[in-house]
Amino acid sequence: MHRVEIDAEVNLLSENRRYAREIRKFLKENGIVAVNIMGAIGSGKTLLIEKTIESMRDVKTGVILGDVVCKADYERVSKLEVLAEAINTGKECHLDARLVWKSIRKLQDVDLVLIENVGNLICPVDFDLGEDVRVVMVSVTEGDDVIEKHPEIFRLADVIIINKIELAKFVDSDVDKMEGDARNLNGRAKVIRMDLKQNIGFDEWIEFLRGVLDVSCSSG
Ligand SMILES: Nc1nc2c(ncn2[C@@H]2O[C@H](COP(=O)(O)OP(=O)(O)OP(=O)(O)O)[C@@H](O)[C@H]2O)c(=O)[nH]1
Ligand SMILES: [Mg+2]
Repeated sequence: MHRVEIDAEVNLLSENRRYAREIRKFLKENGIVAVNIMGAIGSGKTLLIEKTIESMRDVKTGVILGDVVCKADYERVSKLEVLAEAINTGKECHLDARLVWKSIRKLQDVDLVLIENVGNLICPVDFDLGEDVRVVMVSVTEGDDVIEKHPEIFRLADVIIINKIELAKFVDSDVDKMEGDARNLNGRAKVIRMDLKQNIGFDEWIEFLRGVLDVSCSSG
């Protein structure tokens, strides 16, 4: 890489760290928990958000939806009458803290912010969004080698969700292998086998999230 390109990347990442610090401060001051939901394209991130909103109506929730272009996910989530912000990243394949900072400031009155990152298992890795919880979601239809092929993003996850498990037999995916890969890469993360359409693993996710909110309430 040329010197100029290296400098540009260093500047970009240090700017990101600066905004991530601002976000952390803002979340702490306002008693908000933020969850960064990363994952593969089409793995079920928006459906997870929709179902989470429906089952946690007692928690004031805001949503930030990142997509390269268009507002399809934003329109889906807005129907649920929650505060929602759309971010289009243009050519970028990840959200960054500067973009999130602009949106999250409008969600000051909520207790929980769910951030849907751009569907991608590589680019979001370097971009801390100041979040409290990092979720990485894949589904069995991406192939049972999807986790071992993208180790970095799974290493930084707090929760790894393997979704659409009821489809595994139709696409010859070995869910045990996927879970084993996840645990080998990251022994600290909670690994949830899920099928959102069949309501498998969803209660475990909600229980986890409520646990995080309880801890944040009692420490704040
Ligand atoms: N069969 C099955 N389909 C699912 C499941 N979860 C999500 N889907 C479907 O998978 C498709 C993609 O789901 P989304 O929630 O839009 O996925 P996403 O990760 O937000 O997708 P992008 O934003 O495009 O990256 C939709 O047609 C969902 O209905 C599941 O557990 N089982
Ligand atoms: Mg989506």
